[in-house]
Amino acid sequence: MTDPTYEFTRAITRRPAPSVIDGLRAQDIGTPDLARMQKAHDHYVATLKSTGAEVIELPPLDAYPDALFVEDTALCLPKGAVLMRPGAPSRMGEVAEMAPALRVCYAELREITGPGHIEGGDILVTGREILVGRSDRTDAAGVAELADIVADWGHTLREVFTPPGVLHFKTDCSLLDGETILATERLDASGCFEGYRVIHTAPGEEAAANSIRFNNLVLMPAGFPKTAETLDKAGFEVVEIDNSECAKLDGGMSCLSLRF
Ligand code: CIR
Repeated sequence: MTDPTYEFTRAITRRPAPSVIDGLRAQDIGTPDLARMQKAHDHYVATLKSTGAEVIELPPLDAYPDALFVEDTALCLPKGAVLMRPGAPSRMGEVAEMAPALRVCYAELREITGPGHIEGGDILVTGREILVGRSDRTDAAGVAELADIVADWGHTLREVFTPPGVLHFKTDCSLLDGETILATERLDASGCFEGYRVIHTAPGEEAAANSIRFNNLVLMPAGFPKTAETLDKAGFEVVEIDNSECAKLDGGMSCLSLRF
């Protein structure tokens, strides 16, 4: 019996394009270096593959600087996938670019038609429910439309809080297994994970919260040694990936793939 929350046979990624230097960012902390980003991306893809999964690597899309952050374009569930409707106008066109790859993989492909907006970075699928945080990118109408779709596949959806100033709900949390969540203290303090086992990121290491469990591994951004040690002691096998360049665009481990 596999656990669909972290046992995957496939992932979809997209290589960064030269236009990535124009990607969206909340704050300017420097221009991303494409060569360094590509090297880290190669490490990320190789790590996913090392678990035995097939990785579908899509080509760069120069027209969409943020297109490497594929997670925001869709939600992948065991019974079907849902195309999202990004709240960032410059990212709306990425969805149509993702659709053909998902059509090959899924018999059932649904879509958020609007008027609401929702991005994959605001959605955490756990062993018992789908948590969605409202944010500047995800609104009530987007959440309501997704709730109707996933109800058809037997999922319940619960709307939760995203800390102010945080881009996406999952900027501050990740799933480690169906019942265990890695989260910042500020997000956990909202009470949204009541009943789950929660492991906190170390103080000052909040940016480690956007990690992913992928089969036997946890992919974590490099440079957060205390959190890495906590996960190691809790029995998780951690692989650290250089996230310096994606971090300049508020991107992290989860954004770089769709996993199913
Ligand atoms: C954006 O602002 O949309 C991109 N620069 C970063 C997207 C990160 N995606 C994610 O956390 N799921």
